[in-house]
Formats: sequence, structure tokens, C-alpha cells
Amino acid sequence: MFQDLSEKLEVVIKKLKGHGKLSEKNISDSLKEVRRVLLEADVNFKVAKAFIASVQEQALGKKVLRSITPGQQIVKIIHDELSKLMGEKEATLNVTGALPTVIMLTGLQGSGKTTLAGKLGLYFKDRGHKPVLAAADIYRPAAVKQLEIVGEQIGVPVIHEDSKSAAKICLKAMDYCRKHGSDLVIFDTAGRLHIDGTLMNELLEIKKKTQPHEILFVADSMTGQDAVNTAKEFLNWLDFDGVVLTKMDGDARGGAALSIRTVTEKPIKFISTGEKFDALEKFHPERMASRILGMGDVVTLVEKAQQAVDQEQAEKLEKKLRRQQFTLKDFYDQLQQIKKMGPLDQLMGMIPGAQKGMMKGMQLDDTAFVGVEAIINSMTPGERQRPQIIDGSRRRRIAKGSGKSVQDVNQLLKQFKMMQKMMKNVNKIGLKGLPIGF
Ligand SMILES: Nc1nc2c(ncn2[C@@H]2O[C@H](COP(=O)(O)OP(=O)(O)O)[C@@H](O)[C@H]2O)c(=O)[nH]1
Ligand SMILES: [Mg+2]
Repeated sequence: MFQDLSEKLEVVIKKLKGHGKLSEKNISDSLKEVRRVLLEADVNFKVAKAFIASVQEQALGKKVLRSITPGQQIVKIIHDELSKLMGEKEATLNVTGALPTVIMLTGLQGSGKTTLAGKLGLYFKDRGHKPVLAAADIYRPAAVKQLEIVGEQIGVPVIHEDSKSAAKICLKAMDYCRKHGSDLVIFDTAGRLHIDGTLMNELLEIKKKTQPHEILFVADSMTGQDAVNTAKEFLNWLDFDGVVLTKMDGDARGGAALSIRTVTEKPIKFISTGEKFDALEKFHPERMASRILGMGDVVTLVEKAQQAVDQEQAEKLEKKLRRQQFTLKDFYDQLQQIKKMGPLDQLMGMIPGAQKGMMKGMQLDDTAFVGVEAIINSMTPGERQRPQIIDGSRRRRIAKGSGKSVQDVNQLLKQFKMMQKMMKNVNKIGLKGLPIGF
């Protein structure tokens, strides 16, 4: 997520921290660089300007200049301002009032509405709700079919109808909820490639007739400032309550995430980080600021782990590790658990001080672990216990036995070592219950 932005900011920060004392000129120069980095990340021009002005004002204060760690103080200011930019506090969904709770998804075509309908459906189902999806994109027959498949995959009913009125379908879905004890309905509305009056009037009609508790604008974060401009138009026509940023797993530069809140004054409520239905995170501005600044996001990591990891097994492994009995077989089991938490490169960004540099040149997709089991199986119990005894000739033997290359064996041993190293980092901040290695 925002790798480029993050890396560039880290360079500036490293320089700042490197100075024992900071002069006003040091600070101004650094902030100019920050401004350039923000603009390169496609942050709205006015937003970047106001951001820098605010950081500058605080950074030139006596408290910072006189401090013994001025660089760190400024980083803290930048962190807090970034967090403010994205909303400061976590925003929740409006899900109280008359039943069913109505959530209406809006946005351009391809922004990720239908996928999000599935993700939110699953999100609420997992939390004990009985959601229903309404197929209100009436123009493309394929759209209804797509939502039906989504509904099937997450086990949630989809309401549709051969009708020319999207509002009518939405009302029908609400009616279905009342009759079947469903407490929440999500409208998957039509989008366009560009904003047009017909679409907006249709969305307005749905809004008027169904009085949604929550209208969400779905923004493709990959489109940067375009997403922000579109958001403004939707806001003017329709008004909405919150934003969902999609495709945050891609190489979005960060512009949308950093500008949309300030420009629309509406909170970002969720981010979507992949095509699978569980790739949805509540948006936490403060945690996102930490991720952008390369400080990691331990809280989200722990939450993910708690969902994916077998607690008992984790504790057993923790004990083993303390007694230095952690073997490569355990390592293999751990890899399986970690894989359940999400794509590895996304997880890496959440570990303080353990990202990027460490992982450079390593393949981070899910195929990274293919063959691991074969290699481990080809080792002797002694080797699994004490991988440090695996020398060149043993490596060749293991490679042969597993049908893998010596490089594969080297790679695995390297990953094992890396995990132990990362764990030291995590132990320093005293995390419990995470899979070993996190
Ligand atoms: N990588 C990635 N792809 C996504 C995400 N959300 C949606 N997509 C993809 O974006 C495309 C358009 O999504 P869709 O939900 O059909 O958009 P809609 O036209 O707004 O309903 C599909 O190929 C989705 O799989 C996401 O968070 N990450
Ligand atoms: Mg759609």
C-alpha cells in the first residue's frame, strides 16, 4: 500500500532524524521535500499546501527546536497531521433506526461497488446480521448476474426484478427484509463511466424513496485525483455519508486517500484491499498514517491474527520457541496460518521496522511458499531441529530429495531466519498470541 509514497517519506524522515540539531532552514527544506513527495503521490494541491503550512507552523515552535530530538518531534507532527488529514477519528457506520438498515453504494462504473456489496454482506453476516443484497443496477443484465454470483458465494440472498425502476427494486428488497427477518439491506446501484444527469436522478429517486441510513461513495483509489473530483460531484448531486476506498492493494499513489476527506469533509469508513470478499478493513486514520510513515500497524496485524490464528496452537508454539524447540516443521505450520491472514506483502507493511528493505528481492506472492513442505520433508529430524547444520552438501541432498533447486532450499532457510529476526522486533513491543514470526 502506497509503497512509493512511503519509501520517499522515509528518506526525508531519515534525513531529519539524522540531524542532531535542526535549524529553521533544515526544517523548511525538509518540508519542501515532503510537499514534493505529496504532490507526486497525487495529493490535491491545496491539501498539500495546507498540510505543509500546518506542519511548518508547529515544527518551528520553540518546543521542537529546543528539544534534544527535534527530528523525531517533527515526525510526530507529520504523523499526527497525516492522521488528521484522513479524518483523525475512526468513523462508524450509521446502523441504527428503523429496520432494515439501508446501505446504498454509489460510484462510477468499475469503482468496486458490486464487489463491495459482497464484502459488506459478508462483514455484517460474520457479525451476526442477516443481510440482503439488492440488484439495483438495471442496465446491464450481466450486473444482476454478477451480484447473484456474489450473493451465492457469501451465502446472502439477492433481490432482483425485471423492472425499469431501480428504486422499485430497492423498495422490494426492503419489503423482503421485513417479511424474512433480515435486518440490513445493501443496494448495489448502477454506475457510469462519467457522471450524467440521468444516473444522478435515478440515485436521487432511490435516496428519496428509501431514506438510506448510510450512502457510501465508492472510490477507486487507483484513480487518484479523479476519484476526488468525482466524489465532489456526487456530493453536490446526492450528498453521501462516507467514502470507501477500493483497490488499496494496487499501486495507488495515495492521493485519493490523503485528499478525499479534506475535499469532501466526509469520512473514509472502509478500505478494500483485494478481490476476495474478506479483503475489507475498517479505516483508521491514525493507523494508516503509521503505515504510510513506515511505522507499521501493529493493531491491525493483531486483529487479523486473532481472526485467522488458532490461539491454542499459537501459544504452544510460543512456548516451543522460548525453549528453542521451534523447528522448520513448526515454521511450515506457521506459514499456513500467516497465509490465512492475507497476502504477505500487505502484512509486511504492518510490521514496524520490518518492511521493504528486508523483503527486497524476495518474492512475496502466495506462490512464495510453494514447495516449502517438500523441502522440509526432505530434511532429517536433526536438520529440522537445527537448521544451522545444513551446509552446502546437505543443501544439495535436500534439493535433490525434494525435486527443488538448491536456490529454493537457500530461499527457505533465508525465510526461516528472517522470521526469527522479525520476531525479535515483535517481542520488543511485547505482542502476544500472534503467529510466530509476527
Ligand atoms: N485488486 C482489487 N480489485 C478490486 C477491488 N474491488 C474491486 N475490484 C475489482 O474491480 C473490478 C470492478 O469491480 P466491480 O465491483 O464490478 O465494480 P462496479 O462496477 O462498481 O460494481 C472487478 O474486476 C473487481 O474484481 C479491490 O479492492 N482490489
Ligand atoms: Mg457493479
